[in-house]
Amino acid sequence: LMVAGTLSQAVSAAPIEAAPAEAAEAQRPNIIYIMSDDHAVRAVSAYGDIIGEMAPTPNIDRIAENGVRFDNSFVTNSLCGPSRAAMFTGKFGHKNGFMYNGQVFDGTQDTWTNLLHDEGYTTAAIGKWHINLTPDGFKFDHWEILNDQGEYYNPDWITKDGVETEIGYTTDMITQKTITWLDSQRDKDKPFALIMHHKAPHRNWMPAPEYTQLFADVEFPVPETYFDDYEGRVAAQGQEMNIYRDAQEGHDLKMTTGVGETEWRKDIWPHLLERLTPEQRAEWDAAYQERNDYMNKNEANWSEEEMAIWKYQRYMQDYLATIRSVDDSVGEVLDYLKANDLHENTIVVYTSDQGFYLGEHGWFDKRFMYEESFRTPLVMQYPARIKAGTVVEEMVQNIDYAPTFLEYAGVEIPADVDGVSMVDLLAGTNEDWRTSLYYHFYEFPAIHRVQRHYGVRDERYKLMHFYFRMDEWEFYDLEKDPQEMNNAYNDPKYAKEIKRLKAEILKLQNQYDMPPMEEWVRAPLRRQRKPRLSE
Ligand code: SGN
Ligand code: CA
Repeated sequence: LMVAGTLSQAVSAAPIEAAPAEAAEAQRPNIIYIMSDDHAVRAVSAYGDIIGEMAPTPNIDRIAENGVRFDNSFVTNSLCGPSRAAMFTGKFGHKNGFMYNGQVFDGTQDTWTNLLHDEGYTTAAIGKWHINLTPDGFKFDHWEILNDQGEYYNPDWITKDGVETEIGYTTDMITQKTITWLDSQRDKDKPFALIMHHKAPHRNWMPAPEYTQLFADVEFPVPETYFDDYEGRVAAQGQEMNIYRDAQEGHDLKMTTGVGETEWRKDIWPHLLERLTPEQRAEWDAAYQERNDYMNKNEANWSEEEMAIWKYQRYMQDYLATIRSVDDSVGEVLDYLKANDLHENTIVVYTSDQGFYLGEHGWFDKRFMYEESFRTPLVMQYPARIKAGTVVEEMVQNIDYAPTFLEYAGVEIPADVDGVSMVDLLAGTNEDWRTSLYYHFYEFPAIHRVQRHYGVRDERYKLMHFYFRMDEWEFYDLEKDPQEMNNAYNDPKYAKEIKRLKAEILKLQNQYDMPPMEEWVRAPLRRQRKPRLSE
């Protein structure tokens, strides 16, 4: 009999029949929920895209090989805070109260981690947080979180004891802190649930010292839609998330002021280079010098298009290099589980808070209900219960995680949860899975200027409504137009499908207790005041 990974009882001499309670305890899984920030599906090699092939993620792929890969995994609202709130509660934002960044999550409501804690789990949260200043109200036995978005180098860590700046690379620090908690800080008599949230590969994509030049000589394929003119898509015409127009040349693309210079070009945001120690800074400058000198020498002779493509390459090189550290991190956690007899009975999830654009439509960032940002990577292993090499085609959403973990742990799922447990789906016994998904993005007006919209997606079609100070519908036949370039809303051929999907939206809004749309159409965003660090 094994309890939460301790071998103590496994070696007891005389076999004693386990009492039912103990037997149940023996089967309760540990859970490690690893979520990175802004990791595009195409940048996980298990998904088979050329980008993943060129910048492989062997350790994340191991999770899929040991367990399951979800090929149709989506979010409810493609933004950090709302995604985290949906993950914790299993509910849409209009129910858990968190619809856009800048709100303060009510940690006293039911979350799967609180419910597991009530049932005897030991719990911890390590890494990016971003839904409230501290995990107060949450029942975490241990927490160490990054301040706000977190920084790639020398970040500020917030704990029960206050704020402290630590020298080092954030992704690696998150790994170390996780291993330390697993190995020497947790209560080993209890099953555990651990939230491990990476900052990477979130903007501004600063790789670890050992990886700054990992892809320096690699040219990634430029997406067919990189120079999209957004014809027929009014909301897309107004966005500000274009790599060659909106990415900051300094802050994002690390372009320097001239040949031989090491200062970034106009840097309107936190001067992240200034966080580096002199040693880190010297190493950083050296890693970019030659490439930046080359660009600075040639820039004047390049066409706009050539410059746009250079920017795409710089973006991809840095973005993918930050992912290498995340993949290393996953590898360390998996190795630790293996080496400590925790492999069989631990659920390990790897996902992202949403997808991301890798130059499709010319973009970075997310927010839109288009496929690249609506989808998110999702792989999971649980050797004791999930068959290795499973692939799930059904459409799952981040509200499904909470009920799944609760069911695996034998804890009752609260009745008002919107998501559905995936346990039957994973056992191959579910015959009645959802066939449509509801989505709602609220954060406008705000950075990147993506209009508020809601929509529905089924296995083939997508209907979206941009409603805030505009009334624009978009419809896509994903089979014929997977890149969503042709808004077919006015194509009479699709009138029947559009009518059907409009009814489906109403059905889903009703099913999920969505307040009437009139309430949202003009509602201003109310960013809540966050408690100060000292409070
Ligand atoms: C920051 C980023 C934005 C990003 C938001 C939300 N700018 O504001 O590009 O869209 O976070 O991202 S940054 O240069 O300051 O990083 S989220 O993933 O946290 O929702
Ligand atoms: Ca994010």
